[in-house]
Amino acid sequence: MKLMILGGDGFCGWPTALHLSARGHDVMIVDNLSRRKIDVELEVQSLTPIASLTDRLEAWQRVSNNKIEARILDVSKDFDAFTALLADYKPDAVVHFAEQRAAPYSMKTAHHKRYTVDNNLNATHNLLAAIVETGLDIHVVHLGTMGVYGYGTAGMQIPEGYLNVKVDAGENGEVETEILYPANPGSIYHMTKTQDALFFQYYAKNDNLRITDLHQGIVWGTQTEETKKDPALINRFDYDGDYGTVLNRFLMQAAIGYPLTVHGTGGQTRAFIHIQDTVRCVELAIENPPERGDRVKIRNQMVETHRVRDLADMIAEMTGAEIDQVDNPRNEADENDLHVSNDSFIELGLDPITLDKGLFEEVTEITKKFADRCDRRRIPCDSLWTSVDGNPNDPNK
Ligand code: NAD
Ligand code: USQ
Repeated sequence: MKLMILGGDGFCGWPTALHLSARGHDVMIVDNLSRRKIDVELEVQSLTPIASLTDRLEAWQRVSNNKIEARILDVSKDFDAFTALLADYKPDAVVHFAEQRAAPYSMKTAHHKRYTVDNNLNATHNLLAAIVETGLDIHVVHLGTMGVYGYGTAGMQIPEGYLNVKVDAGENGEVETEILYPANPGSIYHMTKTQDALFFQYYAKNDNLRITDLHQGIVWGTQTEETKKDPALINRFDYDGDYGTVLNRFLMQAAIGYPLTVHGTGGQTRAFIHIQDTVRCVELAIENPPERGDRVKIRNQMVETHRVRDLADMIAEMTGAEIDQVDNPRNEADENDLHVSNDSFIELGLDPITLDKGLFEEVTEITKKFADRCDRRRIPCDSLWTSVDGNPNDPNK
């Protein structure tokens, strides 16, 4: 197939591009390098030394004999150039990773909120409008988030996108129907993903676009089979207070002897998936598209759920690290349960990597190896969810 990867220079996009190229597909990366520029803004670098995009692509051609093409383009702004590129390249599928994905970054200031909304909503909408403009039948595979559901489910299992409900219809009695699971975002970033979902519903209904929305949990790990093949192919590893995600942060903190930063009681339960499974799931989603006229296909892309304090305990036991319960900078429930259905990928043959299988390798091969690249000043999370003094979790606010 011919595949276009929007955001193909990022943490999930780069290993996905390599994986799909290794499977024999023609791959083109489209990226505006905004993630690298945000590192400059935040005065931080990936824990792993990442090569320039040009060096990455040359290294991939050297080790695989496959050429990945790349275009530097802002999907949220350069609509005409992007539409022309789509019309010229004629991909069978576009995988859309090209959004600002850090919740803390999206909450920093009004500027960061507006940037996240402008960038993410326009990138998604430009992609959909451009496909309609070209008249091509292109399958869109979007990377969404488990966070669209919210995390408090009162004991029920989160279904894959749609919820069966019974409604009291007065004299017509009880009516059963299926609705899009009610959106409950916990940050401006997560809110953009809930709004993406409405764009998808509309374009699937009005223009018969074929769309898969992958509701992904927190990705952990660094390397995949392909990124291990050459030092210039290494994937990025974010550890800072804005972009570092919880499990990778804890692994890095343990490696440098920094007490694990558990927010509040650590009772937050979240869904997790290893980066190797991310790339496999995207491949499975591409191979199993919806038909034209189908509703948006929503798949939950996660493997297991864990409570933050249990992760901290697990890593502390494995490494001897200390645990520090810090004030929670976020406005989120201190404690929640989370049960998630991931039947759709399991049925397609995903054989998932679980924490118990992968953690040790991650600690020794990545976090310890690159520990001296860490700037400890960048570890604390200083983006607050509310600007009001006092406890940001006060339920009265
Ligand atoms: P990332 O920031 O590492 O990568 C995103 C890439 O998109 C970057 O290379 C960036 O330069 C590019 N980009 C952003 N806006 C663009 C634009 N307007 N035009 C062109 N390129 C643009 O993020 P990631 O961790 O790889 O996440 C990718 C996607 O997966 C995101 O949409 C995110 O919401 C989703 N996701 C990520 C995780 C995770 O834990 N990392 C979990 C669930 C879902
Ligand atoms: N947390 C800590 N200590 C830390 C960092 C985080 O306790 O040092 C807590 C947070 O308060 C939160 C949980 O860990 O309760 C998860 O935080 P995170 O930063 O690992 O993940 P999150 O902000 O939810 O965002 C990440 C990705 C985002 C993706 C989302 C999937 O950055 O792109 O959409 O995971 S999900 O969480 O399933 O919605």
